[in-house]
Amino acid sequence: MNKVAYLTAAALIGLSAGAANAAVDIAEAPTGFFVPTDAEKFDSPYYRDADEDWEWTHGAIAPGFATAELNISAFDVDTDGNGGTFPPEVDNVYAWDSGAWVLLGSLDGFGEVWEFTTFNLGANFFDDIAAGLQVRLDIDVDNIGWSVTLAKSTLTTDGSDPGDPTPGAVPEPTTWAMMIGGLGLVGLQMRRRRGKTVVSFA
Ligand SMILES: [Ca+2]
Ligand SMILES: [Ca+2]
Ligand SMILES: [Ca+2]
Ligand SMILES: [Ca+2]
Repeated sequence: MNKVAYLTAAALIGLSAGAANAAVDIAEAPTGFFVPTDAEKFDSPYYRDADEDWEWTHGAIAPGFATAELNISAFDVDTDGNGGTFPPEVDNVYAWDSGAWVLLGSLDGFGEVWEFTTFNLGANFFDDIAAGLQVRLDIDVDNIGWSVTLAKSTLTTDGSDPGDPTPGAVPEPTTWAMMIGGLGLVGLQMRRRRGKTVVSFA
């Protein structure tokens, strides 16, 4: 490893050590009914009605974080009731808290846009996050004919960037940096192993 690569790896190790509790867990296609691409946003089963409520579970995030947020990317949340013509669309989001569903709030996006709705998760959810947070969506609570599509559910801790709300979006630059950093560390470990092998044959 040359000096620049070594310093980069060292910097990434320092960076990850400093942000040890910052994590991101993304639930998205092909999990459940998250739409895989923008082109399918009005297709079944992704464009879902009042009687098509569903639930999903996030991957576990190890304890040690101080704050947590749930970011849900939805399309066609008609909170304006299509310009006031109809009562507004209400899609309620719940999270599992040690034995009971707790209402976090409603999706707050508009009509024809992909947008995150962000919910702050209090300390009462931290044990549930460590076990893998369960989330529930009640689509069109008043059952008046609204439908909605979800792209992803992104659970973040300690202020991590939830990234792009668009379905099938490529990873953010920060994610690439972490992936490249991870590959660099693997390379470093492989070099170390090779070095040990040479020593054992000497
Ligand atoms: Ca419903
Ligand atoms: Ca709890
Ligand atoms: Ca609409
Ligand atoms: Ca809608």
